Amino acid sequence: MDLKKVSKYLSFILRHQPDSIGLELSDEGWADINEIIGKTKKFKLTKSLINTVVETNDKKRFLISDDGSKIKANQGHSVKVNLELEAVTPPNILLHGTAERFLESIFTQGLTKQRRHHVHLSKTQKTAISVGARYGKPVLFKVDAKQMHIDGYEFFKTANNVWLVDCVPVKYLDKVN
Ligand code: HQG
Repeated sequence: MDLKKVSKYLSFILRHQPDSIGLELSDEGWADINEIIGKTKKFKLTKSLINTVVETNDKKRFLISDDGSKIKANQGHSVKVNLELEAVTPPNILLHGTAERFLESIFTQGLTKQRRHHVHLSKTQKTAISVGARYGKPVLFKVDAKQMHIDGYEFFKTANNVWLVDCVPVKYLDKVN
């Protein structure tokens, strides 16, 4: 079984469309693992396959509960969940990778969260560029997180080291390449 395919499937049902298999997420985004297995019809999902995907996942996208019975996505949701993240002080600079074709709109509106809960930012250039490259020719922005923080914007850090903020107005953006 292709682990990437399972990871994409879990992202889809845990972040975007639990309804598609009749799954219900808790307010915090948890789903019962046995329920997922029972409701997955298009391929044979097992607990050990899920555990392998969670353990080997390049971005640590998922978390299994301490008792091993539940799973959630660490971030990236479009369905409403409360990830119970606490606002923390961000590094002075954070990065956002996007695609060239979005530039005009970004220079008008700033970074907006689109269909997710937050704008996603990263600490490393490598990550930001690969995120941007998913949509076309990658472009890198530096975000003046220090000034945003001083100005009262709240930043959150997920369990897998993604930085989240509600929006990034144009004045805090600096295009790098
Ligand atoms: C762009 C993946 C037009 C934004 C990644 C991005 C990340 C605008 C796209 C995570 C805009 C939204 C999130 C504006 C922002 N006008 N376009 N005003 N403001 N955009 O996928 O940050 O692999 O929702 O630049 O690694 O690309 O799924 O956000 O290009 O961590 O775990 O609109 O998804 O993680 O795209 O990626 P997305 P993202 P996973």
